[in-house]
Amino acid sequence: MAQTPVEEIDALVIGAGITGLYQLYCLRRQGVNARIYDAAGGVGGTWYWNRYPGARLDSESWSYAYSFSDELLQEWDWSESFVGQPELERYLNYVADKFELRPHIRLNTRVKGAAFDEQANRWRVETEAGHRARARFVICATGLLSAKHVPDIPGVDTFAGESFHTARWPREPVDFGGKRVGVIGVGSTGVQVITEVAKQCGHLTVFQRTPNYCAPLRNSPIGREWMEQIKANYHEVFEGCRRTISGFIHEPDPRRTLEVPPEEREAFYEDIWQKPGFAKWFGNFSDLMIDREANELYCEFVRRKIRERVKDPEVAEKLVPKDHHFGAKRIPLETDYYETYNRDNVALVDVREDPIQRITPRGLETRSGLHELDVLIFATGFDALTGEVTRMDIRGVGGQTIQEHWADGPSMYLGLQTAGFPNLFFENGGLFCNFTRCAEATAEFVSDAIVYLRDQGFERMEADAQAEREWIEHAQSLSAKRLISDVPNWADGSNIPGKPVALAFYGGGFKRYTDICDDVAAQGYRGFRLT
Ligand code: NA7
Repeated sequence: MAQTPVEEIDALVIGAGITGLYQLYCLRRQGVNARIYDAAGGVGGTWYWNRYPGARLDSESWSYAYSFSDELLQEWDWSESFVGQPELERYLNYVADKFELRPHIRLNTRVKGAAFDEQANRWRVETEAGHRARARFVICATGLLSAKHVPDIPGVDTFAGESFHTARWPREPVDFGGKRVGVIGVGSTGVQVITEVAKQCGHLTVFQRTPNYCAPLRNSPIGREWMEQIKANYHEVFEGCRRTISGFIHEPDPRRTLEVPPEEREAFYEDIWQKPGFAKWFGNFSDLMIDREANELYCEFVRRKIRERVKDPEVAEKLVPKDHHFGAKRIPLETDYYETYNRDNVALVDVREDPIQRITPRGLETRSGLHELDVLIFATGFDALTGEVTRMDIRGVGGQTIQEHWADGPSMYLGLQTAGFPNLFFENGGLFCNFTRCAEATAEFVSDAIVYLRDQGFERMEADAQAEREWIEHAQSLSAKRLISDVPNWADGSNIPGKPVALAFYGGGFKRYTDICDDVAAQGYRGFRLT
């Protein structure tokens, strides 16, 4: 049988989410022949797949918007301060149409593998359907939280009812009417899905391992007048985000917790608690994430808030986190999450006390007995950062696989490239950040680099191994000063059994990171080998 012809591409972008769409836009604007391949049936990445009930932003919508086009900013009206998944999916489709990106996107196309041809300086790419391409550059815009994680619970495939992972939710609405539903997981996703499904189902059982410090989202509609104000101030919004450590609109209070008298401190906590979004995390005292004693004071404040909202004191105690610091794990933002446990149709099972034994055709069995279920929802998170990359067969110089190369944990210079894999870029690996803010910064860095190589006549760009090691040491030394988790956490890979535990994020903040990237570029891409 004749093979399909090999597609010749300058830059292949894997993923049509927020980063990939903007990466494609940047490259094509610079005259680079770029394409996106995406496994999904539509654009949107995270906002295509995560269509579970309750899926919603917890960055302010307008601070999460693309900033690159004034026209887009002025055209698009956000309906709420924290919009839901359907609006975000519509927004990303609008962007794909407005900037005429669709002809350059191949959907339903999952990349199986890519091997670097050292003679030709090209990546040979193959998709699962057998389509082949040759690309000078491959850019993994595969997202931070894309590869779903389903825990290896005995009998996981034997369940006879309906079962879903939140990150692969069907397009057709699921009918929960009168059904017995179980949810495993109480991270940001679990918190959103639990609150929504409890209102729709007959009975809900929540299987919780580690309770989180959940904080009120305080969503509200955006009326015409407010939207006009936002549109007039977009420039300041994005400038403000650039100054903060995580690219959000919230700035920390410069004071240290313990230098503030107790009554004033309590009033401050109360004040930030009443604010929308992550004000109660990133708008906190400046030492929240570095001083255990300071953090513990705030933990106690939040624990009190939880206890006040849950009627049954025994249930409340199960929901109160005691084994980690506030912010050591990502804080879920919620609307009526704790009140959900006051409903008659909701039960909470603490699986540390009453461990999961197995899944059976009829439900989920814990040590105390069988919980009969019609629907089982896995809100069990992701193999973050590298999961989607290591599921592909990527082979660099000398045929080395990316899995072998990262056997001790992910390592990338500036979160962008790793030695031995020339012309291969990773995005979304450098920073923990208000996603679009970082996505734009990295996509611009990568397209500028590709244009620089083209204009200067270079064939290859590859992270220098020494520069990469020094970067990782530097990034980790900054992160080490911050309170990180002793409990499983996707940010360092410890939520995935067997995955090497390593925190690859840069802890120096958004502004310092982008300043460093600018400086690296200005010095002819210092730390990269251009040949
Ligand atoms: P998360 O935050 O990783 O949460 C996953 C949840 O699933 C968490 O509560 C886990 O408990 C739980 N989990 C995972 N495996 C098991 C097993 N085997 N038994 C019981 N419970 C389990 O993922 P999310 O999707 O909620 O959020 C990811 C990010 O998306 C979020 O941070 C936002 O940035 C958006 P654990 O805490 O590990 O004890």
